[in-house]
Amino acid sequence: QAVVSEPLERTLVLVKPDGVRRGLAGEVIGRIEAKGYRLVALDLRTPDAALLAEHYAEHEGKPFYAPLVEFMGSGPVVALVAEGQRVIEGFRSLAGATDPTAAAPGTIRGDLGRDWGLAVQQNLVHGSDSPVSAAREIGLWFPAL
Ligand code: RTP
Ligand code: MG
Repeated sequence: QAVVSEPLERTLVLVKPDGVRRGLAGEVIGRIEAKGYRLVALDLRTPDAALLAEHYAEHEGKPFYAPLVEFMGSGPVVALVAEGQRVIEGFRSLAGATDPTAAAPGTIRGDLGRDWGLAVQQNLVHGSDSPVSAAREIGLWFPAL
């Protein structure tokens, strides 16, 4: 029988400054690889304000926007592109809920994150939330891809 195979997708993942500071970049990358996704780009850098303004454009005007941009520029992040069938949904599932206190154990945020008195700001990772977001974010962080 002919079975239609699902297309490969790509997603942008960031290990946020809290994750890099705590030495958890390898743990996050390990979970992505252990799940069976393939790394297609990987970089450690401190993002500048212009990149973060574009990355978080959808949140401009929200009360958490300015502190979020300041936090995200406070140190190096690991940016990577992972590839696989349904990787956008799959990485969001690995990451867990936005609020690390509420995120389920077994997820990156649920196992490794908590509320440090900053609500949900420092939640270790970012993952693109749709194919449109993934294409936009990969273009911002890895224009050569
Ligand atoms: P992300 O974009 O980082 O993968 O996380 P997400 O989709 O689960 O969350 P989103 O709603 O896109 O929010 C982006 C990031 O902003 C910070 N945030 N702080 N109320 C708050 O203080 C608040 N809400 C969101 C978090 O760092 C969140 O991941
Ligand atoms: Mg988001």
